[in-house]
Amino acid sequence: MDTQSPQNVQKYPPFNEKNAETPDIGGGLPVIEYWAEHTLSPEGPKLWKTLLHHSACLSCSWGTSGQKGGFTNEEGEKLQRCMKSVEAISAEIKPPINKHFFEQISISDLQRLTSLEADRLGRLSYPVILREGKSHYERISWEEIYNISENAFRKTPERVASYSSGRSSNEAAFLLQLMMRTLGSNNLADCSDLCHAPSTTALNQMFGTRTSVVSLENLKKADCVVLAGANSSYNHPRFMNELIKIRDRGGKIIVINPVMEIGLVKFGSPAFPVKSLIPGSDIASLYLQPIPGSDTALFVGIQKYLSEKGLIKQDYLQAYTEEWEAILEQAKSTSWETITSICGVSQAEIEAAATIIGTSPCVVFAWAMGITQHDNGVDNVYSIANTALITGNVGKEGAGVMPVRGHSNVQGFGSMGVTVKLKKEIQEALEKLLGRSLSRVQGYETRSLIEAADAGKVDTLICVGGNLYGANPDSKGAKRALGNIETIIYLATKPNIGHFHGLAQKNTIIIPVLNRFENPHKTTVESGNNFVRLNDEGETHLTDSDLIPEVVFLTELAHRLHGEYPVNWRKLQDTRYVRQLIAETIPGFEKMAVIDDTKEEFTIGGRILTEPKFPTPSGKAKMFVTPLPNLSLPKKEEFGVSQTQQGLVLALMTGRSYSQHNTVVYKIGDQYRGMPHRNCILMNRIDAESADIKEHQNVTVQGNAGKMENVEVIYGAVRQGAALMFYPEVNAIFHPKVEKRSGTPAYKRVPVFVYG
Ligand SMILES: Nc1nc2c(c(=O)[nH]1)N[C@H]1C(S)=C(S)[C@@H](COP(=O)(O)OP(=O)(O)OC[C@H]3O[C@@H](n4cnc5c(=O)[nH]c(N)nc54)[C@H](O)[C@@H]3O)O[C@H]1N2
Ligand SMILES: Nc1nc2c(c(=O)[nH]1)N[C@H]1C(S)=C(S)[C@@H](COP(=O)(O)OP(=O)(O)OC[C@H]3O[C@@H](n4cnc5c(=O)[nH]c(N)nc54)[C@H](O)[C@@H]3O)O[C@H]1N2
Ligand SMILES: [Mo]
Repeated sequence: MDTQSPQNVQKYPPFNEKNAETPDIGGGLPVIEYWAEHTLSPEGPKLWKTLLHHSACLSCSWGTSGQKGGFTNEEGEKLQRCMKSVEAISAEIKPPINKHFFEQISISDLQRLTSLEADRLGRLSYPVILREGKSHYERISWEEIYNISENAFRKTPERVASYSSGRSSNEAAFLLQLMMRTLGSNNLADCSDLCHAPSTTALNQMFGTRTSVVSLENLKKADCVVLAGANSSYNHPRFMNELIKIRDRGGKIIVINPVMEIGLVKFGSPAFPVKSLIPGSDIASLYLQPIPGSDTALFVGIQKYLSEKGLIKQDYLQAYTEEWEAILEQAKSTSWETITSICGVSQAEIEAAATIIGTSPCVVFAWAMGITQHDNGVDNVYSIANTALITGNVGKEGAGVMPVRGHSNVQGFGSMGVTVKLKKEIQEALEKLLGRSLSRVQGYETRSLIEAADAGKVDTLICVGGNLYGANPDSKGAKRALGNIETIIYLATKPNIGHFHGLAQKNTIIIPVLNRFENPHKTTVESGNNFVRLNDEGETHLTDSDLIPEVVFLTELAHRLHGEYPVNWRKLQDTRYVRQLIAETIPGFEKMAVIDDTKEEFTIGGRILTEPKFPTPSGKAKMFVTPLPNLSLPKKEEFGVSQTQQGLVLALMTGRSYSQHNTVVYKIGDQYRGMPHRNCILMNRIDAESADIKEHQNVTVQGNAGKMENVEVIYGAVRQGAALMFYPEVNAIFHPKVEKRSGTPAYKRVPVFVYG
């Protein structure tokens, strides 16, 4: 790190203290070892075949191009596959689950499986049903599936719902929402409700667009990236290559994260085998470690210093923005004392960050779950975007606001209209197609879906991918809610804990589907950089099985429900026609109409902003004042423990380990944080010692909905007052606050009481 490193300015105790087990760099040789181990193993040939198939990477939204071959990004650069891609493919090319498996293993035995064990069962390869009162899933015919499904969807539209996860295609997403809206239901819950919904909400209000305004091409022109609340070294490794290049050309990276993630300090990237892989490349120029949930205060502090030093772009604000005076007034009138006491970062550190931002010609502001998963997630995003605007960093090349998205096609689901906040243009286009208006009843997003189910207001649910049970907080509550739904239909490639715990009252059906590189037709997906990628037809290794393409199931069900209204659903099994419908109804997707012929992957029209003209009603960007959060934690008595119980209350961040994809665990340890298994809590040494808790001691972690016992304490690089544990396991112990404007749970600030 350079001279502005926290060692020089951080006046608080050492939050960057590593434990002895952690390596000195993120990425590095273990990545290559993992590659070698898998590509040279018996599954190697299958793995290579998939890696070279023309389809986008399964893992994150930063994935590769489909058409330029599996290793190339949208800018044509090579060596762009990370080991997360291998991890994801390797899980999908597993052999099928044994044909008699479900006859032999009862549901209560299945419920004892961990996430890792459930995934290792293999690929789902024939449809099964768990009937009311039965102890085993059993095989079911397609005719019975359609009969049950059709009856289940012929209910009051408000009582049927869908949930989806962002790994399926745009085509499946479009058909899902068309089927649901034709029924008259707006209940289109999606994993993005648990994820970047606060970003979508805030960006839409401020800029009139809901996604990143930065293209990969533009990112390559940035001089500085502010990376807040994103552990990209684990979750978007290819983004790390861009950060390395920015440092190489003399640019700066400011990391804002309560945990000093080793991969954000130094990262060894296989894309640069000589200069980076083994020695590691410097990532953070400056690393700030705020209190979880306090980012708004930190950004107001940055705005205050920029304003004090005359580093704001007054002309730009006047010409292109609204409400900027109120933002500057808030920064001015908020005292340094207030700011630093809320965020726990010193004034000197905030000034160092502001100086870098204010003096860099082009700054990109990027963020992920550390920003959105709070009860003030929308304010957090406002505060970042306000900072970008006062420095004139939106609407020009090399700069902008960039939510780093989650699933590889989660953004595509939003674009296709799988959302409870449908864009007016899409609404109008769909109403034209249907020849009538869409229902005006507000649909359920994911948390309100669970609440509605809990209140007995949902009869039927279709889940296109994902793990609704495992992804939700308060596991017991989620299970109870799903248990009130009469029929649940899961479309999935792999079994997960949701299929065993998220059981319906009458019928739970699991339908095995083909994935992106196996479908007999082409599909498309959208990256977090607004780039539409084309996946070629493929084939599956699951011969002698009974799988179905998602598109085929959805169109057949829709045909049985709607006949030929408003489209010939069965004809849409040829996905070329779905793409034509998408081109006609979804703004910015006009090129979809010809993509089958041109094979030209494209950037969606109207998304990338390189001029300060915004698609808002006034044409200006609108700024919002950001109230500072009240971060008080409950007292120990409120956790129901005895007065005399020694221990401490902490703000627990829940998130991903190194080797997991959301609710699916691939490997139990997290070597980069020195956490050897999943039942660990990462704590600050000074905190632990204050409560007389020793390193490696087993403790109890008590939340407001349950507790986890025998949790091993790992001392690590986390700031005081905060701790970190892994989901989905930790979802058992808390019922979180929810961000009211977006429905997103506050997964990153869970009050817990930790005691020995
Ligand atoms: N390999 C892999 N890739 C993935 C995924 C995966 O599970 N595995 N998941 C995909 C999905 S759906 C998503 S949404 C993304 C998730 O990508 P991330 O957002 O990187 O994932 P998290 O593990 O939730 O990590 C959030 C980071 O925020 C920090 N943080 C927590 N609280 C705060 C806070 O209050 N302020 C700040 N500034 N930081 C905070 C945490 O320390 C952590 O480093 O990754 C996607 N890519
Ligand atoms: N405590 C806590 N909870 C969280 C989070 C957190 O940080 N902390 N993060 C939240 C976030 S950001 C998200 S996005 C959610 C994730 O929530 P989900 O998206 O609901 O969950 P996943 O674990 O990604 O779903 C994995 C399953 O998807 C299925 N699948 C994979 N590929 C396909 C496919 O091509 N088609 C179909 N039909 N199915 C497929 C497989 O069956 C696999 O088991 O979790 C949320 N929950
Ligand atoms: Mo996500």
